Amino acid sequence: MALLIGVIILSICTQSLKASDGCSGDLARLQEREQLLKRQLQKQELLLRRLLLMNQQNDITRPRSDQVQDTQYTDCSQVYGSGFKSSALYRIKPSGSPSTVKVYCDMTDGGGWTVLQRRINGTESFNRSWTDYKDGFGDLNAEFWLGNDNLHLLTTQGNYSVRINLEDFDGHQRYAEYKNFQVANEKDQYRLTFGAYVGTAGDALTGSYQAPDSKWAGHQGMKFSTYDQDNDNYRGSCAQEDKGGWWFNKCHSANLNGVYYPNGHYSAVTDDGVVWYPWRGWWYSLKTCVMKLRPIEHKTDLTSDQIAAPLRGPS
Ligand SMILES: *[C@@H]1O[C@H](CO)[C@@H](O)[C@H](O)[C@H]1NC(C)=O
Ligand SMILES: *[C@@H]1O[C@H](CO)[C@@H](O)[C@H](O)[C@H]1NC(C)=O
Ligand SMILES: *[C@@H]1O[C@H](CO)[C@@H](O)[C@H](O)[C@H]1NC(C)=O
Ligand SMILES: [Ca+2]
Repeated sequence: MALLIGVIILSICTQSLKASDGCSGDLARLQEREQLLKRQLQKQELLLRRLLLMNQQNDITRPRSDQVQDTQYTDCSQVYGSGFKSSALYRIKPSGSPSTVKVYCDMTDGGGWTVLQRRINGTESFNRSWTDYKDGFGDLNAEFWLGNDNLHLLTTQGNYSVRINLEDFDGHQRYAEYKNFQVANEKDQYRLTFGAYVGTAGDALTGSYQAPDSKWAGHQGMKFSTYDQDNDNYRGSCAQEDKGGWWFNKCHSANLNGVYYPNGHYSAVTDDGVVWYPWRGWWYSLKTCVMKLRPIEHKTDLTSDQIAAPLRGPS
């Protein structure tokens, strides 16, 4: 549009040039301006083409991932491995699962992560029954729990790592990763076991940041508890007091299924927030939290990341 106006002014000026020489300075400036506008237009066309391309990629991922797929993937790492590199909903079928399961695949952090839990704004209540935690609840695009049966099927079909991404209300981010993360079956009350820790958030799950604490604060080998099924090591019910289902001990040094407090710092009768003790302590409830699973042998496709990167980068 700006270019068009420039061209019109230019041609008017060129015509009047025949009558007046005073116009030649204006003409030079207008020609310069025309070049500038042309370059801007080219840039915008390039940007538009990139945006269209990104849009197409999204359109391709969504319908395919939601429809019944020809190939059955046992997790998001296989989805990633077969070329789907966009974070979105996909259908998978863990070995031993009676039916397909809709999951959110997180293709960041190297890709291939099956998301098992997410908290972002407190919309979903995590004060839920044993059956709710067994089957899963919430909105896969927002806040949810994937379900303990699914967790069991996923983590026993191979050797899985869990990655936990945390963010506080000041925008700081930390993570914790545990190798060999495994959830037992319902008969064993979805008992939790996990291996070596790496990360920046602190090793809350073993509770080993303070040796004497691990006896009551650690989560290694703990069974799952909900308000209607108390399997913890506490005289009372941790799940009732902390208002969420979790692998409570007596009671915890991490409870990512606690009460969502919208301001971080909180005071309450007990430490019932969304807590990761070694990072922000018991009296700070985190802003966002994502828990996700990936097989230890997952291969990140570096070439495709490199190709995709310029599309996302500033131009
Ligand atoms: C948690 O849910 C149970 C069952 O619905 C209810 O009895 C209890 O009051 C709830 N707790 C809170 C803090 O909402
Ligand atoms: C929470 O986030 C989800 C997903 O972005 C959104 O649909 C929902 O409206 C949000 N709720 C609040 C209370 O902000
Ligand atoms: C899983 O991998 C870890 C090391 O990465 C290893 O110590 C462990 O034995 C493996 N577990 C199984 C069940 O293969
Ligand atoms: Ca108890």
